Amino acid sequence: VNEQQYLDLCRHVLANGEKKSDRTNTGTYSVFGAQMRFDLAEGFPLLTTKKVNVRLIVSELLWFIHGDTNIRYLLEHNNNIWNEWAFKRWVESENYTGPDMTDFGNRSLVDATFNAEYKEQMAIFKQRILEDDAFMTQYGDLGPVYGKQWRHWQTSRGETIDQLKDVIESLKTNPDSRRHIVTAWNPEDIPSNMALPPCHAMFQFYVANGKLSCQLYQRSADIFLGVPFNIASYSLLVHLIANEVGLDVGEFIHTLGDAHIYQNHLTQVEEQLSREMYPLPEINITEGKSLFELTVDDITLVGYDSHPPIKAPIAV
Ligand code: DHF
Ligand code: TMP
Repeated sequence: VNEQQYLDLCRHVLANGEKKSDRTNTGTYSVFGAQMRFDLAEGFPLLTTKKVNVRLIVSELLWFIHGDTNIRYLLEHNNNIWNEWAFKRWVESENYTGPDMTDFGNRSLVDATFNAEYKEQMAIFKQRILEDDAFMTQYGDLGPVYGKQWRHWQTSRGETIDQLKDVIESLKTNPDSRRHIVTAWNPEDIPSNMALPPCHAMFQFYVANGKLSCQLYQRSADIFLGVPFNIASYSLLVHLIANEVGLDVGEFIHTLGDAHIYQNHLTQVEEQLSREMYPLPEINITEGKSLFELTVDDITLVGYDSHPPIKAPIAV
């Protein structure tokens, strides 16, 4: 069963992970190299052992597909998953004059007074992103992240490459090609001040027996918070691209580099591992629309039974 592989990965990392420090000073248990394979004919691999909000996954993926890198679109869809990384660039800028927000991710976890101040600043920030166009342009943008690299890769000759359109074209005209690749990892842009260097770095499509498969290389994987989103997001992408090029869905193969469980997610992972899986839901996509015309309402989940959500702090 598809979800079992995720639960097995959690058990594997708990049993075999190296205790390792990390950029965020949270601490992790980590293994290097892991792979899961999801047969999309078995159902849509949204975890059922905790409730995952599929609306967040849908709006984030459409945001990538539209080539957008500004969090305003996400906020307009009540999606707050990228706020911390935009906020970080704002409070580190010379134009920010509010209370000191240095290391806000860690301090908000241990200092209730600071946490209240942080929440207040974050609320002000979100409001300005939504209402102030100049501010939104400058501080809502995460830099040259996924949407930019997928749709508007900048070449040294001053041209742009639309990798997503190109891969759709090559899937249609040359399905047997071994070059159906989209990369978000642009070495030239890594040292720039992008909010976070791409975690899901490169993916490749594959066609056989009328079915479309996709393999992702994810360099860094937060197993409890990020990975459930990444699995569902790329599985949805396979459905969307398969619709676009007229193929059935095959497999999503998820290859991980540094696969880690943060030390402050251990009790949450244990709780999740104690739960029984439900059958997987199905995903429904409005027919007859091109990939680039789809809106969040065109994608609906059918038959999602899940255990309750499990909250955990995100390492910033
Ligand atoms: N940093 C870290 N440390 N881990 C990540 O997974 C991560 N993911 C990013 C950006 N930076 C990251 C983008 N994707 C959540 C999920 C995915 C995601 C960012 C955040 C998240 O917080 N999920 C929570 C609650 C979501 C909500 O309801 O707003 C969850 O319980 O799934
Ligand atoms: P890093 O840049 O130091 O590797 O930190 C990025 C963290 O975010 C790491 O814990 C992996 C996690 N992450 C995911 O797991 N999935 C994602 O889609 C994103 C953007 C980040």
